[in-house]
Amino acid sequence: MRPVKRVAAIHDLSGFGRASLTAIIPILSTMGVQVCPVPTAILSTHTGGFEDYSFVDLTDSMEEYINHWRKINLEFDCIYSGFLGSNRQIDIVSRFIDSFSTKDNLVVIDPVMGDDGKLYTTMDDDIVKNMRNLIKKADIITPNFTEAAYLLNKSYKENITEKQVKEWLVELSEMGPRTVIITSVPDSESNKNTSVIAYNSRDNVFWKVSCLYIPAYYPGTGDAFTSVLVGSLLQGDSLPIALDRGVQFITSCIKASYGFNYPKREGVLLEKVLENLKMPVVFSSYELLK
Ligand code: PXL
Repeated sequence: MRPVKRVAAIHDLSGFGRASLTAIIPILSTMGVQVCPVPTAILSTHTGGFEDYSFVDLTDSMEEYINHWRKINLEFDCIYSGFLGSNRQIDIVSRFIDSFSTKDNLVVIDPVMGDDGKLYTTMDDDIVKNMRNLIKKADIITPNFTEAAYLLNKSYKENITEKQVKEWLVELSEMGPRTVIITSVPDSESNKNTSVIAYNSRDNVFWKVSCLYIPAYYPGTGDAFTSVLVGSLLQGDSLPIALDRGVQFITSCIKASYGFNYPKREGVLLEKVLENLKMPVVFSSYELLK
């Protein structure tokens, strides 16, 4: 066994704004996990709320980069992909999974495509179509509510019932992944909450963790949530505990940030709460859904 768990993280590097690799690396490192990035692109900032950002597409160099890893027989405990800029990149990730997945490692795909009912500006219908294929190869997917709707070709509606969310989860798991986690699910009974709802098809169980809805949108919180989830599972936690740790961390990030008056597009003040990730889980609030 390796002394430190190792993740291949296939994401872009956005220099400013605390999204993608600039969130993933500090979170997983703090949790004692080695991050090996496969950079897909370099941007001056993420695309949420900034204009005229610089963008260098690294698709052409990814094959050679990955071939070197194949040649030196690298092995990973987890393959974790997120924001992908083109259909060719989706193809490269698919082949990466074919080469590096084993019966013991974890393939986590965060199908980053949009939020708030809309696709991000760099995404289109072709990307959605190809993402539907890519998730077939995942053990775990972590779409937000908007991305789940796009993957299932359903309309985004804020007054969804828990029963309908469960149907969405089962439908998504039938596309391939054993575990499906939908984040930012609107609460039909209270507009003060949002939930993370998960389904594990192997045990046929649903889990829910509710969190206080704070009306502030910070980019990069999806990357932070999935990173904590990955770190927690690699530390040996159960799925509901990993969900709980993810939600608690994002809540602490937002609470640490919300009282300061600065542009939301700069992301949550991760640096103020990273050390929380070293603390044991003292209380948990997950529910088993019947
Ligand atoms: O947090 C997801 C993400 C990752 N990478 C880039 C993004 C975003 C979301 O806006 O723009 C470049």
